[in-house]
Amino acid sequence: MSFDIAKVRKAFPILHEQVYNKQLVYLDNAATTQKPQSVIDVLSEYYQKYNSNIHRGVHFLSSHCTEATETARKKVQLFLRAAHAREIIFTRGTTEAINLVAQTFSQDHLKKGDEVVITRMEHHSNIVPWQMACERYGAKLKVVDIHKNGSLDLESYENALTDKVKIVAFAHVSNTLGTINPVKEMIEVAHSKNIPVLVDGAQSVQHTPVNVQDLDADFYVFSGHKIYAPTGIGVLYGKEEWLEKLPPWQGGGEMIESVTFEKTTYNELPFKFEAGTPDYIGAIALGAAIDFVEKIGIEQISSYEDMLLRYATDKIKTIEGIEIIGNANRKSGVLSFVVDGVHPYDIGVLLDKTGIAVRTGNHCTQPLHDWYGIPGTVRASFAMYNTKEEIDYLMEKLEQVLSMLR
Ligand code: C6P
Repeated sequence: MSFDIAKVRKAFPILHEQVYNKQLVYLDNAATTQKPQSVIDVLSEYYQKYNSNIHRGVHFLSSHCTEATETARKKVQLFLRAAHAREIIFTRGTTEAINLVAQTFSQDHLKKGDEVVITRMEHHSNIVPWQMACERYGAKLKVVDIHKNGSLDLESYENALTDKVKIVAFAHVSNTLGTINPVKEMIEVAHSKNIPVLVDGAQSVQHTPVNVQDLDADFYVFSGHKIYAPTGIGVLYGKEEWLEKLPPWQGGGEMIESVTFEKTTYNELPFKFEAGTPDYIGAIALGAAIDFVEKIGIEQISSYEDMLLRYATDKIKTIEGIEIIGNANRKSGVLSFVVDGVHPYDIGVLLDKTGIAVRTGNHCTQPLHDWYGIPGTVRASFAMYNTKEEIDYLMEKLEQVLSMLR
């Protein structure tokens, strides 16, 4: 089946909107993706016809929502190629999933003198939770270096994995550089030293097929809103043996088996980690988003987006004074750049007036920007619905904007 871009675009109502009387060109997909009508419909249909709290009622609506939520969990399991649906925990997003692991893992596995390894390209969400855990238990946060082109320094990675290291956490794909890390190889190295690995998949699941069993990831996390689902829903995949070992995170309804004032026993997986009323309609809509992606085919999406990234990269290189930040051999979805003598913010503001949405700033990777010695970048990030024509328009407007600013 060929990739039908016109059909894909038709499915996303917002793409046909105008801003400042200009056709919207949405190139801020690493921040959040737009939603197809099928996902929007699920949200409104469920609130109109089925809404009722899950796992609680015996009545029709509650049973219906419970079943739909568990079907969505199954869809996520199959999408990630996980072994069991009970290894899929619904969270609010990537940030919450990493905090869940950092807090519960550190409780029994981190003590004074231990080390946690991350990389220089991490998003704040994969830095701060580990920093907090290290501070709390007297452990040390170690940072793996990168090369100037934005690829990971694998020698520095291997050297960092001493026997003091208790867990490693890194992004599958960098949100700023677009670098695709050699996840499988990195996990293999960590496992050869008996170190578990958390992979931040916030910028990967929407662009590339992921098989958590093949990768042998211990934990893999992502956000629904970056893969065409609503905000407020995300996923923690954890190997069953790890999730069984970790203590519960938040206490409350749903995560318990029985409660007395003297003692509480906890529910089985995945509910042990889902205290309180979850965003079940968000989860059901995430299932619809996965259906949408799978109908088109993640492989097809991946090769179409690769073509877009190559096209945009070749074009931007022809504009004088532009420096691309992130030139790794294997990249996905993201084109970040700086322009000599021009502040990224000014470029973003002027592009906005032409209908183009890009992100400017440090993209929540401040240590990475500090290392490059830059205050921020302009970032165009792509999704399955972007087109070569939109990239042409971006380049045309970028040249105009730069001629005003230089
Ligand atoms: N990056 C960006 O514009 P949340 O906010 O929990 O959905 O995702 C956090 C997160 C974690 N890891 C990576 C690699 C990410 O890219 C993000 C979110 C957005 O790049 C918002 S800062």
